[in-house]
Amino acid sequence: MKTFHNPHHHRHAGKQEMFRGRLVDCHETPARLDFVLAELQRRQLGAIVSTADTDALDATLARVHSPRYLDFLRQAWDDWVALDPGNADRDALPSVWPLPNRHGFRTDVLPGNFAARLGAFAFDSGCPLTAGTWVAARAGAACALAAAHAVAAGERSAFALTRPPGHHAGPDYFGGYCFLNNAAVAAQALRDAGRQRVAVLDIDYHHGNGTQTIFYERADVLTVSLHGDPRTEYPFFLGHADERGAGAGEGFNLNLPLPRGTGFGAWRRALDVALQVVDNFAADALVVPMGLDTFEGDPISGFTLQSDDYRAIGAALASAGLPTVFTFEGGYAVDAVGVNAVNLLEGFQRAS
Ligand code: B3N
Ligand code: ZN
Repeated sequence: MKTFHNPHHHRHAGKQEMFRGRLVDCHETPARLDFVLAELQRRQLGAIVSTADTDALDATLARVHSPRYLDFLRQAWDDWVALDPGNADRDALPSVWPLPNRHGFRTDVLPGNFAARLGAFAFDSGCPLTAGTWVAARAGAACALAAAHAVAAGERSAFALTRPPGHHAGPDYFGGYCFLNNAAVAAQALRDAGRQRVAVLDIDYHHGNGTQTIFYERADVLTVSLHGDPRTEYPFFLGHADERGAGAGEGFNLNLPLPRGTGFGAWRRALDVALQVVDNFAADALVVPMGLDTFEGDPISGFTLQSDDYRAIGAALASAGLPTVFTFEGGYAVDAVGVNAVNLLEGFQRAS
């Protein structure tokens, strides 16, 4: 399996995130990706290609994110420092929000004040925006695009090894450590390359709210997510079982929320349900936002999967028989994330 690796990922390295009223060290660190890369190299899973830009990246990003959100992200760091030169040493975190769709708060008129704009495009305060965020996120989206192009050109599978992750980023918002939605970029690129029906099967611990929202009214991209129940788990405000899509997309979104504490047996049964739905959809390509935060040792999550389980997950995903793009999402047990990721990819490759 070919891996497309983001050479600029380390430029995004947040210092602290807000958690329950205090600032704690960021969980989403450059070391996560470095461990996966080292394990891929050690086990020689396939070629590893550094990818920082790709033809058609801007066109694909524009099909997934709104123009004003992309403008905001591109300019955000300079605007943050312009607000106060002292900000050059501080990450940007939002502290005021417009509560979209509630109580008449408006976002059609964007405030001139950058702190207010930051809140208009963010949905939490756990996602620091740094000097290198745009460069890193953009190169990451390029990896997802290149992985999709490789699969569209006939590769059985490809891996976008990038961070910051992407599946929480919506059409016009960031949060959950995500800025650009890499999985959505890959799915859109597969559609643009002529695949008629693309399925996204999100196996991260957290609901892929951004991907769901981006494709919610479309019938050409099926979104399925297995995740911790939002009644108790982040992102809390989306990811319930009754969200089935809307308009033309009615029936093309499936959420399989699972209780905190779920072990591999129940998780694997939910995966079978998801795979059956993908099969019924008659997808001709698959995108897997691959989170490893379902691992028992994950410091911020609540399932109990073991390292060997990831081989079985890879084999189960291969049984769909579809050209498949993997994007790297969550997974914060840094010592284990490399082994778990490569177990899954190797399990997929051996069963393919
Ligand atoms: O859930 C958390 C969180 C939980 C525990 C923490 N500890 C023990 C200090 C800290 C934070 N924060 C909310 C943001 C979670 C973002 C999840 C990103 C992800 O992996 N998405 O797939
Ligand atoms: Zn996650």
